[in-house]
Amino acid sequence: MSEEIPAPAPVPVTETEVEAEFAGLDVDAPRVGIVMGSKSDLPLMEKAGAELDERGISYEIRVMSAHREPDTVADYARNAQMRGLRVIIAGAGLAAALPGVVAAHTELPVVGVPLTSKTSVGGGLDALLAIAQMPPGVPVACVGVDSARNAAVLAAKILA
Ligand code: RP5
Repeated sequence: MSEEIPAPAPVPVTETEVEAEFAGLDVDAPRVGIVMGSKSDLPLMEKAGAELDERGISYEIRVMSAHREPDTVADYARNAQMRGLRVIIAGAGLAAALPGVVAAHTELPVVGVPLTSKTSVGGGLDALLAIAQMPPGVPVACVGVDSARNAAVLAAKILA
């Protein structure tokens, strides 16, 4: 009769080791989400990406409209924190609901960028008011009209 060889005792894993492993996995995950209501917003919004590039902050860029694709926006905002994002920059023109809708679905800080667009009224005042005038309890930090770069600077300060 052969003698049974006992299985080796499991090596205990400390909490610090587990945390280090997660930190390693996280290294390339984007920290900032840049979203905008339309492809037509890209020329203005890519200035936020350029500023984050200069600062070495990882980000992703997505186009999604609060009015045209409400489910996509809700899903994105609900999953953002779990995916490792820490701040969301949201730009939109006209009845610019995107930043507010994102803020409604996440605990992450949202920086709104009011944008001018072909049919803007008041030089972007429409989007400025839509973004800044959020109801109590659902704040959006609002930068100036077309000030995507400032949104990125603010995001960097939030991350610091
Ligand atoms: C907004 O409507 C967008 O953010 C964009 O600024 C504006 C016009 O969109 P397009 O008609 O160019 O797609 O929702």
